[in-house]
Amino acid sequence: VTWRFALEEIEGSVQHAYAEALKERIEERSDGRILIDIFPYGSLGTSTQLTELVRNGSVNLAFASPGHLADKVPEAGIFTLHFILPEDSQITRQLLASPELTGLFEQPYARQNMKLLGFVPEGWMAWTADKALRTPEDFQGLRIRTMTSNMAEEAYRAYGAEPSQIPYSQVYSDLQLRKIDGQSNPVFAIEEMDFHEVQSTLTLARPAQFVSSVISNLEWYDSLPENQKQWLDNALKDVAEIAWKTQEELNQTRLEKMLEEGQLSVVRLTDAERKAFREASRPVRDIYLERTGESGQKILEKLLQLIEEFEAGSRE
Ligand code: 6CS
Repeated sequence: VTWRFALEEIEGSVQHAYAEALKERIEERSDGRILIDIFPYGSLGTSTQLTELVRNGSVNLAFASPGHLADKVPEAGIFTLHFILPEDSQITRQLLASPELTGLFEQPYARQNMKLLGFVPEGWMAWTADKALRTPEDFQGLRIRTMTSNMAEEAYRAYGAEPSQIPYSQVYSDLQLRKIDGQSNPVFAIEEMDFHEVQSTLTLARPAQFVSSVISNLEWYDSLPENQKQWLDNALKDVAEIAWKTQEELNQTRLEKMLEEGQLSVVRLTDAERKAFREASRPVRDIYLERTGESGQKILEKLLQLIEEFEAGSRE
């Protein structure tokens, strides 16, 4: 059998490295009884379209980033919030692998006929524009591109920006044509999508980790023969580590590359500057709670509780 795996990112990306690693393991462990066909971004459609392909069973596996998914699975919108995940990305990594947290997303994904197979952190979000973005006031009236859900806009509306939802594939041309003024993505993605060619300044504010999720069709997953499910589950566990290392490496080397090329100015916000954004972003948590009700509240509480425990070192 062949499983189709659709990506929201192009070749050479974090998602691509993840998919390649998963493919290698599953094909090897199944002795070639399962083959994986990888569809990098551009071959099948936008992120929202990929999610539809999973839901209707045309694709078996896909990445579905919460920033695009949050209208369908409001609970996932928690990952569009700023200044909520810990400063220490090692803790984020533990957090996102914790079944206590991920279990709370199972139902919300299942309601949409999707099986959540895992969250994949891809690095800190960075902002690009034709100016430095040092204070929330710098966002006043800024036409910023966000991922394609209403929730994704809220983080920027809180800073006074004018957000608009645009598919990933359209961001470069909209920046070039000056239909938008800025966008936000992890550094590796900014480089590989060439956004640095059409923007002058990169602001490193670490507002949020870019988190994606790996999904499959729920019925497809539930009806997999036991051995196939095992191969898949085990491979998913193994590749989490690889994805983590890949994002660390790509985010670092591509920042260096852009610095060397010298077209882009890079601004790193101080903790005092970040504090103003932290405060401005706080009310967005209430918007998340309004849209998710009790289940979102449980997720938010669990997230904050786990962060506290991990930070206190009372949990490994
Ligand atoms: O900004 C986006 O739309 C996309 N960014 C990344 C890094 N991955 C997938 C997502 O669709």
